[in-house]
Amino acid sequence: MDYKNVIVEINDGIGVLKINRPKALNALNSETLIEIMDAAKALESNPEVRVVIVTGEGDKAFIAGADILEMKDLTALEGMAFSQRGHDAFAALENMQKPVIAAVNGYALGGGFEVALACDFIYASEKAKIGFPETTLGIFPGFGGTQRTAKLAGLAKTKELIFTGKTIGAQEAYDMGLINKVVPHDQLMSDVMALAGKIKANGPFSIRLAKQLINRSLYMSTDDALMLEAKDFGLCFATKDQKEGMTAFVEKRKSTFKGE
Ligand code: DAK
Repeated sequence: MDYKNVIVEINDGIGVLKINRPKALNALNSETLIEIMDAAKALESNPEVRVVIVTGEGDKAFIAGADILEMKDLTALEGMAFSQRGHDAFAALENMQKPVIAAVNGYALGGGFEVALACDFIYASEKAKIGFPETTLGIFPGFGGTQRTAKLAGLAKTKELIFTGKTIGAQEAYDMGLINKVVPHDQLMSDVMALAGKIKANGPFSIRLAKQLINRSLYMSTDDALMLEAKDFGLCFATKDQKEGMTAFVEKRKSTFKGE
């Protein structure tokens, strides 16, 4: 697929998916949602790619939300189609078995912040501005925002953010537990690339299992999750990565993992 609204770059095992509509502050129209879904699936199935970074083109926005101009006059049926495209794109991102890091480089509002929340975790520029303006438009966050925010920040903080529609800065979002790290604006991509490089050096299969387990455990009892943990832990010993990792330790050398 030729992309108009996203840019995909793959460099040394790290895939960067950049939303590329800077004139509209990277707002998510239907075309962009379809391209995100296609690009996420392509990155997932590319064995060369071990870590994915999602970010926004330009200096001002990660994603300023769903495209209000497109949504404004939708009929109910068109609204359903738009919603389906959103769900497809979000599912493709969230279900990636590889680690996905959001590098939030500016405005991450509404559906834009929901994209970041669908990633495994968020690094943000000190200039980032985060919020859910949906209630100012007569809707509420419908791409997982109510659920994922509450899991990270708790019910009360989430309700305040959504009920007010206010925009908060990166530091406040960090203090609420929504993002992992705030970094100087000019350093954002280099810091996230370095972080991705560090993750990339570790056993891909073990990271994939850990990611699945952590995500699934949200919907399981602790007993069931611990049982699955024991099984998946055992599964690691069926991989060449485990043999390589432990042999490398004993031989006092760096391990070279192949994800096998
Ligand atoms: N949609 C469309 N265009 C947008 C946009 C958006 N969300 N955000 C910005 N733009 C466009 C502006 O219209 C403007 O275009 P031109 O006028 O130049 O053609 C250009 O980007 C630059 O924006 P501004 O001139 O407004 O720039 P400022 O620096 O003055 O302000 C701002 C930046 C981010 C504060 C402001 O642009 C703003 O408030 N933007 C809207 C933010 C917002 O309300 N976002 C939430 C959208 S609602 C669903 C699930 C979820 C959703 C929808 C459906 N289903 C399950 C069906 C999600 C909904 C949302 O995300």
